[in-house]
Amino acid sequence: MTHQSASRPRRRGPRAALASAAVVALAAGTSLLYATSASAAESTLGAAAEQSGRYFGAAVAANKLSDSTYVNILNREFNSVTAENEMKLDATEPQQGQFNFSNGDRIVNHAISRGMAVRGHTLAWHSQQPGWMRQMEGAPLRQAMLNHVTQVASYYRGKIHSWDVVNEAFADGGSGARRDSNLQRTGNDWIEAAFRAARAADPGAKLCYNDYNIDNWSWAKTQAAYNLVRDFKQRGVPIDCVGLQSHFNSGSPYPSNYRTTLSSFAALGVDVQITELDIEGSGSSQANTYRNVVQDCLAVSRCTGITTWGIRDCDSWRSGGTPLLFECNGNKKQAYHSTLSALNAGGTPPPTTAPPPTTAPPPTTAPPPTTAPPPTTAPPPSQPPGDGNCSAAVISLDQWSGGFVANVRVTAGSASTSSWTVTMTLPSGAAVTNAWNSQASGSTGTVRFSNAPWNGQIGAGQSTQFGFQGTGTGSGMTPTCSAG
Ligand code: 9MR
Repeated sequence: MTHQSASRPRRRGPRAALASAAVVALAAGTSLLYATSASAAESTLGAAAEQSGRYFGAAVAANKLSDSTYVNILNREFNSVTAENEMKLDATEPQQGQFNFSNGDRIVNHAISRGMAVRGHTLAWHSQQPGWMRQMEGAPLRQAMLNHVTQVASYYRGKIHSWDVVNEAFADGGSGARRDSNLQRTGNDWIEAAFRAARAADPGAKLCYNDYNIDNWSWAKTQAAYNLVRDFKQRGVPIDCVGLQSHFNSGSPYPSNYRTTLSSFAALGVDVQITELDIEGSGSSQANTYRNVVQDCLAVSRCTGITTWGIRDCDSWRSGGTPLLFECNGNKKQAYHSTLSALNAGGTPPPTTAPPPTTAPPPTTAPPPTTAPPPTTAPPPSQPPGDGNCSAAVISLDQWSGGFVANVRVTAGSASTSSWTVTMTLPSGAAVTNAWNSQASGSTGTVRFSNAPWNGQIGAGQSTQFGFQGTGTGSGMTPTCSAG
């Protein structure tokens, strides 16, 4: 699949350049290269997230863009926006065939003119349908839905970083079944039909499936969404990302296996995005949960961004639960500070559950060149691809009963690489089931992971990452790397 990074909105300034680089990397399906040197703490959420190539966004309501407290926080802290209601079906096609993008445009224009990315929400959903659509069924509804997807995605083509193509298609509870709706009744393939239409209309946007209560890995609804994505990837249905809404409260609490959920979806070869985060509560308990969510995202290389569902508590759809990062007067809450510090700490995925390396870890900063060139006023020419040496280390290992996900960092030595191969011997009984950002040969015993077409070239001292999922136990693997 191709993505057209050239059609991205232009961004300005260093902050904008980094966000743009992240977007391009995301669009290309590559793993992000992480900054390897410690950097000064950033003072806003967006800038802190950008340090590891991620975005930090908020759901925005067009009718609040005249509220100066609201807009000041938005412009200062966030580098991505989602229209809270303005791009939904009832807003954009109030009469069949008559489209209205005025409020969506207010948000998009506000964002793009300030270098922010835009998430599109949402093209096909059982809820917030316009009256004419609510009454439709069968083939006419299928046709109307596909036309809606095509028209809206085409209108915003080139401006949307990621689209929630289909929202909330699975039922709550333990059935793992599709949610009954007029769209579902048009046939089980309505979801893939929507994704194909969206890809055709905007080939440059990431296409996401978005849902709530798919955060807990052991819940049936999570497994149902996982199976949908796995099926789509196997059959070549276009899908690039999964949105975990992550509305947490006492009835749907932050689960301790959240990181496993994120890495398991990512292991299917899609990005994961936390799309509607809010956490009811207050004080240190709320702050700790926000910290956990951020740390979990930062630990998964394909968790590419976080969006809170609103800005201040009083902007929230659940305002009584005070679930956001700012008070109504604009003051920062304790949860803001824990979120910011977690983002600032997260330039490199933390090796929280990785076994201790049996060989020395790779250097985290580029070694000084042995023959340092004298400083010149002109920048040195960019280094051509070479065949330098490399090292590899397992940087995270999520293990559960019967399976695991491992992420491996590959670091070039004092010269750049043009290709690389990492060799790992799996423990007895373990088997690789799939890999991303690399090509695996073999599945048991000694397995070779070769670079993907887009990440063989690593600059001197720089890193890239790949990952794989396996059955059995993944502990004690010691990777070796050869370049060229
Ligand atoms: O926050 C949105 C609220 O203003 C609307 O009244 C509501 C109507 O359905 O939708 C809210 O946003 C929802 C989002 O679109 C999808 N996931 C759940 C969100 C909270 O209900």
